[in-house]
Amino acid sequence: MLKKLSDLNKLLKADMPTKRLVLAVADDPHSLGAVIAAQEKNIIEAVLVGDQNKIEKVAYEHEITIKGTQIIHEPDKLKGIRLSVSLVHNKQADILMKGNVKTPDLLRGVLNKDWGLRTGKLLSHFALFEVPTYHKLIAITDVAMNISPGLNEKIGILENSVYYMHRLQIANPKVAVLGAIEVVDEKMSATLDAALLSKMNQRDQITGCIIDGPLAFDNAVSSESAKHKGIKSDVAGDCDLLLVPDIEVGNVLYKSLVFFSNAKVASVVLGAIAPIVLTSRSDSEEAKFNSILLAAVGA
Ligand code: COD
Repeated sequence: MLKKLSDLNKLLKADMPTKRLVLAVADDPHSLGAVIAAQEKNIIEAVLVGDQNKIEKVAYEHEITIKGTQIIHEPDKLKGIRLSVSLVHNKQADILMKGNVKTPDLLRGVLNKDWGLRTGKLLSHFALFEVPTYHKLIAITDVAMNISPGLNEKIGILENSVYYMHRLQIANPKVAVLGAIEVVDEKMSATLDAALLSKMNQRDQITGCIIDGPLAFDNAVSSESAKHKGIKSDVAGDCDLLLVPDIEVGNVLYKSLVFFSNAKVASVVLGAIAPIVLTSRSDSEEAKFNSILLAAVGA
């Protein structure tokens, strides 16, 4: 069982070739620092795309040693995104990482029909947390890509996450589909979707995991709380994955775990031809490093 994000290291196989990671618009100190740290630990081999002068300035100011690392000079940000995404599209790199660019700009590049990273599947964001007060790693999806997913999108989001969790050797993840309450209420559409997803799982329409919902956050993560409410569930209090109703719930939960609970996080976008490291600007260098590790394990 994975208890810490550093346990991901154990899943990196020594006989696997080192993955190539392209950092799109690399003049971001935390991203650059994390990429170079991961390269020094042989987790990835880096390619830095962006304005060479700016990248070298950031590296100098933050004492990051980039000597010997390939830099592809492209001062224009949107062209830098296109170049970076194309490297992955053309199989010259295995992982894409967001640098000093806006998330929607990078995602629009990823979704480009000609040179993007589409596979025909839904793309979704997957965040894996080490929370000091929880007994194992817990994932949350989707906190950063799909804004207000409907039932079909939720199925796609679940399939991406479950597939990736299998790669993390979490064989049959327990999934809690979150609502504000743990009973079905017609006025709360999240509870209707949750009930449908649970039933689809029972009928083998969604496989590889155990789904229960609707569950409120407290009974999803605390068996004591579930017991108080008389909820009988294999998932309640022991879930591996939380499916949130929309990006707002997910994003606030993500940031509250990090800022109020000292949680550590790693995150990637799934469903594309390669994992995409897409952390937010406020994420620490450690979160970016963990995200690179998470991407390297699955790439
Ligand atoms: N998976 C696969 N294809 C998709 C997805 C997806 N998740 N989203 C859109 N597409 C395809 C559509 O089918 C269509 O073909 C094309 O992409 C454009 O779709 P639109 O018009 O919905 O796309 P955009 O460009 O308006 O928006 C796509 C974004 C991913 C940019 C948008 O959903 C977005 O801004 N998401 C939130 C990103 C964000 O700000 N996160 C910050 C949190 S830190």
